[in-house]
Amino acid sequence: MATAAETTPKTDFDAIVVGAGFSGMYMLYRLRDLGFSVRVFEAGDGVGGTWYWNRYPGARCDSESYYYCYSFSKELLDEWEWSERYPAQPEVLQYLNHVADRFHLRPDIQLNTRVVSAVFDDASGRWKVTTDDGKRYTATYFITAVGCLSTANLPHYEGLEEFQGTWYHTGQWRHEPVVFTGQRVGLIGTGASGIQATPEIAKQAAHLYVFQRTPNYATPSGNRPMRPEEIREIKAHYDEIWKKARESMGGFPFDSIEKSALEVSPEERRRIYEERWQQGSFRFLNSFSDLLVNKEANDTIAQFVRDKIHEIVKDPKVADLLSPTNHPYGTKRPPLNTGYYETFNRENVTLVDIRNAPIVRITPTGIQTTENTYELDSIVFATGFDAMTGTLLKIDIRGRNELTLKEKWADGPRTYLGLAIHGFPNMFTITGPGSPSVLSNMPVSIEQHVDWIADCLAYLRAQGIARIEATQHAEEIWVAHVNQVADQTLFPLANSWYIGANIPGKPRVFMPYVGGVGNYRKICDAVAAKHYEGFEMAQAIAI
Ligand code: NA7
Repeated sequence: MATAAETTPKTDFDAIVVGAGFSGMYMLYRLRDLGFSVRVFEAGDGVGGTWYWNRYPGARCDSESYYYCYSFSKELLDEWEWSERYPAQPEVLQYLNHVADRFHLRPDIQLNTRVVSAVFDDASGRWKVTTDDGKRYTATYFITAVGCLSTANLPHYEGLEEFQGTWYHTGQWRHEPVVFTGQRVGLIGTGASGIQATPEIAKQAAHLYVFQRTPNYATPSGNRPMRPEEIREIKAHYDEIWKKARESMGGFPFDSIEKSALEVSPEERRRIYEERWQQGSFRFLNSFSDLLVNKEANDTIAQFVRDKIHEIVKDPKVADLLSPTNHPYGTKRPPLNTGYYETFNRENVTLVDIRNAPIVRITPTGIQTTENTYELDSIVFATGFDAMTGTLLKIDIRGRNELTLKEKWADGPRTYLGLAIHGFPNMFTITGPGSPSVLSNMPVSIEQHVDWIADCLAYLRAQGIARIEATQHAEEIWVAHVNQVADQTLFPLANSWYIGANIPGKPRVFMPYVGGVGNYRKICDAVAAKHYEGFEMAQAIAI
């Protein structure tokens, strides 16, 4: 007969982790390996995070498959084979499901469960966590692994509820097949998602209207099937690949370039841009060392892209509209594409400028702008996310003395290293604001954060420390450093989601750390080596 302990579901853990994407699953793996009890709560009915939700047509990773994956297991690296240079969404999701099975993660992941609140209880020194089914749990550590782009941004348009067709958001795509054959489709948004979805929807739709507020610099991905010999070569050199990625600026295993765009002749510069344009990938942005810090250098690459757009797009007026001029290249995350600009040469595709003629309302049968009305069967919102803070702020998180995260971040996010927050003891934010996160190759940054947190928790246990909290002073210095580094770059010149500009009313604060993945790792390692400098710790009280 089962004992009471066996039949009563466990509710108290060493750590509660929110999210079962790349970061939550690796956090679980590391902590369980160290002997901690862990429960991961995941809102979706499957693992995969971003790759579970973003199922829109054309959804594909913009980092190359051989480094957009975990590095922690040699066996996993050896046995997994990517089929394409950039994996499509189903393949990344398949990979993450394989990881969940391969490392027996599923028993500790509770699906279909959204964390609604997490409150630090001063008296017990534990986090009290409530889920959307009303159940309560406690944990010594509360770790968020919610991703940086996980709360969809659905702009408020009057009339949407009366729209008689069907509408979709790229970041919350339906799981049943969506077919646009024969339909008039309106797509709003020309970020990475809109740029990937446009060519695919255009192939199906009777007519596609792309509603563009800001043109983007899309460069070719150069996607193709992986070749057996390159797979062998990559697998034989993984140690060097990861070393390079971890020490790099952006977490990508690219050679670092020392040359300024301005120290070569215009012909040589063009040759280099052309070569990298043909190669595809973010190597294009890596053409010269100063593209993100010197506007004059940046102008050269921006002009190169604009020239390419005019070469590809037949109608000069459309090419002009598609050519970005209001932000330097790379200061918004530069989308990679397959056939995006070519799509505007199709008869069944129309680019609609909503910068000069904004959307007024959604009508029952379409979209009305200040200039025109478009009759539509479907609307696709490719309007992005409430990035980096949106998902954290949706959870009612309260630290010491009932301080809410909303109050704490009323003027924008403040963290120490993007990992911890003053006032919120024993809480860690994987790829939180103030860390390289979205400005880097995510798996590399995720592994670094997870390893740092796992090592920290092992240290605390070994030292008998019950409570750890970032000091206000350390947090202030870090926030100032993040801003100072950003101000030395061109990033603040763009109205991007890096700065919260896409969400009306969101405080304008530059959120990612742009000082480089390699430098950042050194800083975090030094903090740990100095017995977690910048943190206050309290010993466990022996009873
Ligand atoms: P992004 O990059 O935030 O793009 C969203 C797009 O939607 C962008 O073109 C926005 O124009 C547009 N947008 C947002 N709100 C509105 C409103 N209210 N009206 C009109 N147009 C709007 O999101 P994605 O999903 O494409 O990509 C996110 C990341 O996912 C990407 O960087 C990769 O890392 C993967 P705006 O530029 O704000 O004028």
